[in-house]
Amino acid sequence: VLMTCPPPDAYLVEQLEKRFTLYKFHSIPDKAHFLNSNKASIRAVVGSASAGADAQLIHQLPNLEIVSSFSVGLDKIDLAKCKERGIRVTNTPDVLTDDVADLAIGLMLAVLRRLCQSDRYVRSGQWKKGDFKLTTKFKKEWKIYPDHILESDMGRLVYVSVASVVDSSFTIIQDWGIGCPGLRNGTKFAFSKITWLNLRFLLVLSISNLVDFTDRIMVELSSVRILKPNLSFYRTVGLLFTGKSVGIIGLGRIGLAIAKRAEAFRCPISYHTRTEKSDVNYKYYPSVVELAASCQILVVACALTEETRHIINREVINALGPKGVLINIGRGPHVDEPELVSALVEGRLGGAGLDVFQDEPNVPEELFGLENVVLLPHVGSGTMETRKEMADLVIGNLEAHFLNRPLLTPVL
Ligand code: 8YV
Repeated sequence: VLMTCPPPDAYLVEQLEKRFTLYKFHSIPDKAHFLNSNKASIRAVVGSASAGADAQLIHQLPNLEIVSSFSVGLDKIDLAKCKERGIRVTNTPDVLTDDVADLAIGLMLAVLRRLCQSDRYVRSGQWKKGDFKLTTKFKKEWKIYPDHILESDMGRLVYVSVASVVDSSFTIIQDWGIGCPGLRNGTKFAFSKITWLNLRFLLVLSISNLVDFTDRIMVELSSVRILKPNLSFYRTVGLLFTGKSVGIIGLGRIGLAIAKRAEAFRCPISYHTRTEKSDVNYKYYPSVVELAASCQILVVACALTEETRHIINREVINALGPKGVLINIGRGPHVDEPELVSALVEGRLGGAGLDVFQDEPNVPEELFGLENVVLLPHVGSGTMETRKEMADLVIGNLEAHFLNRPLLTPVL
């Protein structure tokens, strides 16, 4: 058995090793040499959402009989090639549906109710310090470059606030604890990343370890590019989730499970799929743009195929708009990521809850400073219970195949 993905689960590896000769492809340095010497003995591939079996690999394994994936998604497997070669394919449907749907709702709550931001607020000691009212003299130690890049070698940038200005004093009215690992000494910070500016407000930045207000540095208003005002997200005060309209792209097992949960929050549900479903009462939109324009929270819950790649594009994002929230528990490539990043940065989109990214584990660093965004490391199916069930299915399918029994969850 060749495991093509990085080991996704200790129990899976342990159980595979008990039953088969397991090669962990990911940790083999000279893959070409390894394949040359072992290709004839490899009869099964175990993959996941991060790596499966592409045409090139399938071509190199002449005796491959089965691909058993530790995922419901099949986008990393060349199904056409498998079919052509008579290679069986299995995945792990159903067992992870509840987890992924739970997480989608969790992301909605986290973005709207500012859960992660509120947690940072407590951990940073900010809550204890109380609300901010302060009068201080401005220092001007930050350099503003013509292209609106702020640069400092004075330490990690940990705090960004907006202050209302009265004469030479200012009152902090909104704070975003950034705590951003991407911002180290000398990091360039683009102003375009701060989207909440308004002419009546100044941007205040502080450095070093949280909030000694006298350390705050005022940036001259005239130097700051004013972007779209968006003051709807105040510190730990969020937005109501109950009753928000939810649009779902893909109404398969996971999409339906999300809809059921959102219904319990009294959310009106609408959806987009290739063809309208006759067995649901939710409103159907044949166009993704129209679905996005009509809902407050848009969820991506469909499979990744050539047809659904970049299903979230600029037009869809603009239709969702500055008050809309995008939730992606599908796959990174469902979204045109640079478009999403610029929409969030410019305030054309209200917020996002993302479990998946285009090039995992690389996440666009521009998102790290945004407080209306919740970022997760692809943990949709990540509970002990579900991961065990997924592993049991992977192993059960391999055993069934090698014992000439019916597969448990066949795709091909
Ligand atoms: C991953 C997933 O497989 O099921 C899917 O399609 O994306 C996840 O369950 C899991 O995180 C291991 O990569």
